[in-house]
Amino acid sequence: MTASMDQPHIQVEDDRTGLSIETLRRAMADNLFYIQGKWPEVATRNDFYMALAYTVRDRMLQRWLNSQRNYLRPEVRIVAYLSAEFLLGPHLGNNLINLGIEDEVRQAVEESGLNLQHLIAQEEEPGLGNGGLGRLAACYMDSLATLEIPAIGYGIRYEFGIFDQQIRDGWQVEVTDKWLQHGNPWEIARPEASVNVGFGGRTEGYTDSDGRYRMRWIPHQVIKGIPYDTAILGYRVNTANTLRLWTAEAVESFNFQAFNVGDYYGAVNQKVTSENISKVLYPNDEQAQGKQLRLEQQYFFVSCALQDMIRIHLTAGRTLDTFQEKFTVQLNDTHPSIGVAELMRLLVDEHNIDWVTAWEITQQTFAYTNHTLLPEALEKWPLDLFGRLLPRHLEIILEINQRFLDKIRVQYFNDPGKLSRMSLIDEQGPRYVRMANLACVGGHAINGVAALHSDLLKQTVLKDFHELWPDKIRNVTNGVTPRRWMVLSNPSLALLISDKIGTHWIRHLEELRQLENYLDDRGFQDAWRHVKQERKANLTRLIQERCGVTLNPNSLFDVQVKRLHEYKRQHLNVLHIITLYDRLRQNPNLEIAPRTFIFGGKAAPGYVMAKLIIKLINSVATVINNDPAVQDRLKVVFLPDYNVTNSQRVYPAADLSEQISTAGLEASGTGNMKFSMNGALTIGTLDGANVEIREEVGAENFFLFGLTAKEVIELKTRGYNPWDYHNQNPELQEVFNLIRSGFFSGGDPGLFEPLIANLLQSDPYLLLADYQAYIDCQATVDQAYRNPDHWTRMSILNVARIGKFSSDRSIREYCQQIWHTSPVHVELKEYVQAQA
Ligand code: CJB
Repeated sequence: MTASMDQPHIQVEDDRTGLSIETLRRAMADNLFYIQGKWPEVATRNDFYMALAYTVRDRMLQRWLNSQRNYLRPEVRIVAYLSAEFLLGPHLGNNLINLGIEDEVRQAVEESGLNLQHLIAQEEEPGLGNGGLGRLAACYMDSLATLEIPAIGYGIRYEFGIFDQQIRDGWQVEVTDKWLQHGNPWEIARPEASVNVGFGGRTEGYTDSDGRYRMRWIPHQVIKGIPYDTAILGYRVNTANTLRLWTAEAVESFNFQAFNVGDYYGAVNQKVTSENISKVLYPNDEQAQGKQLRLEQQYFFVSCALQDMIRIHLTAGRTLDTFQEKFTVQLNDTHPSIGVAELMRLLVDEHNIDWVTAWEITQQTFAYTNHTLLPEALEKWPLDLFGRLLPRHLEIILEINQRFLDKIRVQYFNDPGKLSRMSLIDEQGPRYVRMANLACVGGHAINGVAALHSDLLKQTVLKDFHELWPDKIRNVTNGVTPRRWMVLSNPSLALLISDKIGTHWIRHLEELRQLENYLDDRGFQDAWRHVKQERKANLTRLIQERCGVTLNPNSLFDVQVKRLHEYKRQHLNVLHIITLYDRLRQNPNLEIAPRTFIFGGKAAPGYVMAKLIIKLINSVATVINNDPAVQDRLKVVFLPDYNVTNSQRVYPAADLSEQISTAGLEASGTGNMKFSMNGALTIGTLDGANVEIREEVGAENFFLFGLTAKEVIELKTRGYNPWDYHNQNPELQEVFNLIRSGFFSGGDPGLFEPLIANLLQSDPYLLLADYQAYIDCQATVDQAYRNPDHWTRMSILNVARIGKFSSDRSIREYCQQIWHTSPVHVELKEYVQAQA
């Protein structure tokens, strides 16, 4: 850089924002020296990564601070996305793409003698989520920023995110995820914006200075919430929204009273227990965790968030009666639904607003997204636990409930069943607070995450609410961001597409339709296949490295990656693998397209059956991969530690996407969209968003099998007996016999017995009922794959018609139907000018 001495402002600005290769290179060298405190000769790869990350972050700050400034403009409306999980994935590569400086940075890095891919791979991903729900929140943050919608994501800065999964002897072993141990260059702590959060204690009545009788809460313990901010930059726009994650700390590091009497341990102990709140993410997916600490986490971050919003609102010069105009708050599942009671408490108790006004504000502020119909995921808290931890909130909930039931009692006076189902309190046995009912009553909109799911919500779990408020339940089908899931993960595909249709599709995914013009273009088809081969070779390398298994990149890559759950039916996939293997054993000359079955996904640590399924996959893999009779025709691998980073190498390499849940149980699925975007074909049931994906890509480009949601209910109502299916299917019997004989378990017939017994005795997810249809459908997949031209056409069509599933479309729908927000363009007010 050649800044002259008489231009001091530009000197400062250029070092931090300049985009020339020379400036970038020098900025990295400066950061290595001044932030990491290292000479290049002794710097580790992590030091170089950090130096680069700070270089990139500097280049985001103009946009970020100017976006934050907008939050404080009184007329600007903000979406607050409250989520216990944000499964972001690594930032560096994504930020380079959204900033549009990838090429310059690559060169600057190379000129420094380094490799950009290696530095990107160095980043420890923030795994602050379990699966789909947390990843959806991350995609939505990307789209909000890209669409220039002012938004803040609020959540918890877990010190330990989702555990790292190792596979030992075929079993899952959990290892703590120490994602912060090498430092996090993307976040900025904002201790000056800390807030206090109370727990426990009691409530008391008092008369205020106006002579009004009121209630107040005297908590037993107060904990400090400290916000850490991360910029979420939109794609090629000036908007960089804030993800604000809260860490819990003791208000005083030492309890001085205890310290003074010599109880050093007791003094420090309070600090330790306070900090437990943000210590670790609960690793259970779709399983309500009845633990007090979980409720503490939920209340902690929600209270921090609402206090923060009120502060922003008041700083913007507005009064609380217009809070609902400034903020629209989305509850990502019921995890943050305690917010309804907390906002009431803040407005009524702390800000002296009358109940009726406060209730109107609250209802107009919140909206609730439901993500599952599984009964075990519906959160409810024992009343006594709730009352001990949040006594004032319990009072408020009881008051909300009384007013609500008083109203509907008039309408349903002769239907006590209805009242008891809609009550915020479950009083059938021991009493519980029902968080879904609180979220439904306390907000102005409820939505499901795919058309089928929203319909089922109306017919089942939320039937009574739907009858009461026929317009309140909407559908917003999920979507995923094409920036991470195409441009970043599959650069060669993105390049091929852009070569044909330009780059507009990256922000307007429906434009992929233009690819249909090239369907019959031989050159394009070849290039398409070439990209897939290259991505398969890339995944082959990862699997060689992590599993020591050599794959045949010409085989059909048949992939199922997602959390392990019986309803997702990874074990149905295994039944197919064993069927195929058995056929090959019986008939070594059988002609099949060579296949590689790839699995990945974590099981909740306490979910015994899910862990046994992982063991089964690995056991089957060991036998098949070591059987010379099927070499090169069948391979099975379980890729350990499936996470966002690994998944970016998996989706682009897949030929076949397994979306085989029992119909009616997968709310939407989002992996299904990522696969399709990367040219994989789907084998799936009519479940969740599969239904809509099939509608879009065309039934002839989708492998459909299995019972429908309606048929599942009918079969269960009639009385389902898995034996009926077992007894009439010799091939299925053979599969069960092989497993039971100990063939896959070193001769131990007992190992998988719990799984087999479960399938034969109850089979709650109807594997046996769908088995034959699945096997037959897989045979048509096999046939189709053996016609590469036809397969390629189907693959191109899947991508060309996937536009609907961009999270940009989902966010537009939320904005129109639920949030009533519109874009706000961020003007870049320069740093130097801002100083003046
Ligand atoms: N989901 O990941 C979770 N965790 C839950 O506790 C409940 C639901 C998933 O949410 C995704 C995003 O909406 C859905 O696509 C998926 O079907 C659902 O299982």
